Amino acid sequence: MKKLFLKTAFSSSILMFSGCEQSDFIILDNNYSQANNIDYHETTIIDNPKNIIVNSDITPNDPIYKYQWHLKNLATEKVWNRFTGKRIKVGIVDSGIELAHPDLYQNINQRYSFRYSDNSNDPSPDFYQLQTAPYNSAHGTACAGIIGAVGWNGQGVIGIAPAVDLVGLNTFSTGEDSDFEDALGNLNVDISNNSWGGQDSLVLYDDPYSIRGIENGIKNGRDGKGIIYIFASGNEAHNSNYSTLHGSRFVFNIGAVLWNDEVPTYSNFGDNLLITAPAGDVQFSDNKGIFTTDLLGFKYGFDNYQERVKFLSNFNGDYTGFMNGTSSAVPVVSGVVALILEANPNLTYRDVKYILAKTSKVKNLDNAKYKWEKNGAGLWFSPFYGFGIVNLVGSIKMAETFKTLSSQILETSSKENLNSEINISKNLKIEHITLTLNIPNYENIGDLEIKLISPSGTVSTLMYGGINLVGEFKNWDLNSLKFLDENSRGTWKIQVNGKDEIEKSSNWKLQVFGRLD
Ligand SMILES: [Ca+2]
Ligand SMILES: [Ca+2]
Repeated sequence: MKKLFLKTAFSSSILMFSGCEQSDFIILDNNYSQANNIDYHETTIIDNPKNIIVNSDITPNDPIYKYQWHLKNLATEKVWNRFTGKRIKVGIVDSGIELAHPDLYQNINQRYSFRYSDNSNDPSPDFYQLQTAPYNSAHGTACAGIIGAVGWNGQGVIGIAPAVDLVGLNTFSTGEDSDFEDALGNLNVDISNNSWGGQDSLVLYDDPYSIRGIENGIKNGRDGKGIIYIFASGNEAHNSNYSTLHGSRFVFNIGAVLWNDEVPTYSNFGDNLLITAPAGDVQFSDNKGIFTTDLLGFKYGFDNYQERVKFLSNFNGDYTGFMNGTSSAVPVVSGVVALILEANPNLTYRDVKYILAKTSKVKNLDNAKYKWEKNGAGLWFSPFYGFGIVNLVGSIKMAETFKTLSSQILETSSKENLNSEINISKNLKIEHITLTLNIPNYENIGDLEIKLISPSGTVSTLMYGGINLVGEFKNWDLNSLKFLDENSRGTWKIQVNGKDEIEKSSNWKLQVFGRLD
């Protein structure tokens, strides 16, 4: 007879033995789940190990766990005894997920997965992807492992939400805009993980296809509560307000922090950044990357760097220590949100966004380079951190008793010429601000420095000036989260400074999204 690995009873009636094969997973009668010693004859063997709920107030036995520093920074062991992502589905819009990976297989939801190149439910990178991008085709598989690699199975790594459903949506197999629209509008998922971006360096980026898919998921996803869209701010070290997609109020725009809570030089910044999350360094120094699943074997995947991570050499190239960039911060947040939604499935996308903003951790406040400022509602905000670093334990605590936010109200006002003020009479508690600009015939809009000032006196810098930027401000949206929880009533001002004269036909529109209480 084997003894359970567990020390105490917990809410679940399904437990796991240590050191067993998958066929040894059992369902226990509730009466027996209280006990420490349980006989086999009191149990039922289940064939689908996907339904396992694992007690984890014990350290995982996955051998690479000790290198997964991001899990220690998140303090996942404090919540795994209650939440592991059960019944939550995360769509990974990316280069696919390797179906055969033994540390992912049981969490991959094949029914809803899709490979666009051949309309297959096997989300793995296809032959062409492997031939043309033998290394980078591992990207989606690496994201998947961070979110939901199988835990407590004595293999490889463990995900943040080790019992989540992973839905691979392999849009990279075609790269078609319409396939991204389709994948983003896929209503079978709760969370959409987007560790990609279409923006080129220093070109304004608008993406009507993706926005259409997202609008569908916000309106119709999760029975009207809205899919949670997590996006990477990007690795170009520039202002993420050059992208309307990233500034959309439906999107969670995520930046990166390193193992030491500093912001890496690559991470895009801006006042549309929600929060930051642990991510890998670009320097291949031993163990500062994110450890996760890789394409199997040495031939494919990020493990072409394996000789630099000596302690991974025993893992046959199936794992990597070099996932990095804001691409690796996004699946961290997707994993956290999976646990949040398990803790409280009734939350709307607005609730989740608010919880993440309000609970994130403020770090390095005294460092001038991060430009932390307190807004009129007393919230700290930095264009590099957003509201701070994701706080797993704090966000779950807030989520469990959260009263859903009342309906969102939009207050709009426009003015001709940019030397004007806008008066907002309605008093809303602010969630999101969109400033829409028309500045015709301006030679280089990258010259412009644009600031928006709220009635409370908070200054949000939306453009910094001093660069060459391709594009035109023709009904162009700049977005800011910095005014969160401030009151909207009063006088709003903009300051636009540039090299050339701005035409008199220029105009601006302010959209205030908030609620009455
Ligand atoms: Ca594992
Ligand atoms: Ca590999």
